[in-house]
Amino acid sequence: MSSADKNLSVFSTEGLPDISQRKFAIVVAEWNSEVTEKLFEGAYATLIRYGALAKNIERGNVPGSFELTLGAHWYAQREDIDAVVALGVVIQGETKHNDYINHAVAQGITNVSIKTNKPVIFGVLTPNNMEQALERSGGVHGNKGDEAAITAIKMLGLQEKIT
Ligand code: DLZ
Repeated sequence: MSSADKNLSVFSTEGLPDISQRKFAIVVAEWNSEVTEKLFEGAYATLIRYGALAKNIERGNVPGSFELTLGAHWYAQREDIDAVVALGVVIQGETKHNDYINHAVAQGITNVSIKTNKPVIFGVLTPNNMEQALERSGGVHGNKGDEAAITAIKMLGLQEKIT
């Protein structure tokens, strides 16, 4: 079983929608880029694997996870973008800085999603240390970037069904 398969086993991937005409944006924080690059690779590969076209996947970098909200907002506001995946890694530090960032981004991304009525996926790791981050970005715990991409696809399928 590949690491992508292992990770995706937490989800049912039955009945995913056709995403060949869907447009995605992936917003990537540059802080802890050795990890966020792996999250990006996982998310990108998963979108392609489930039918997205490379020309329909746009990437935008932001400096840190705190800026993911605005980056996601800029993309989600665009009519041509169907879903946004926001990727970052906030490692716990000696101060509460990480808590403020995590709460702000979680709330910010939720607001963007509700306001734009589009899936905006919280693909932010909040590990205690770099080791845990690496385990979740292509290591023993799979790649949370894959999981974020699948979440975006599933939400598009639900949107088609429900709305
Ligand atoms: C300042 C900061 C700190 C301490 N830690 C992280 C982190 O672990 N992960 C991350 O993505 N960004 C961090 N940042 C930067 C903030 O997200 C943000 O870029 C700055 O506070 C400027 O707004």
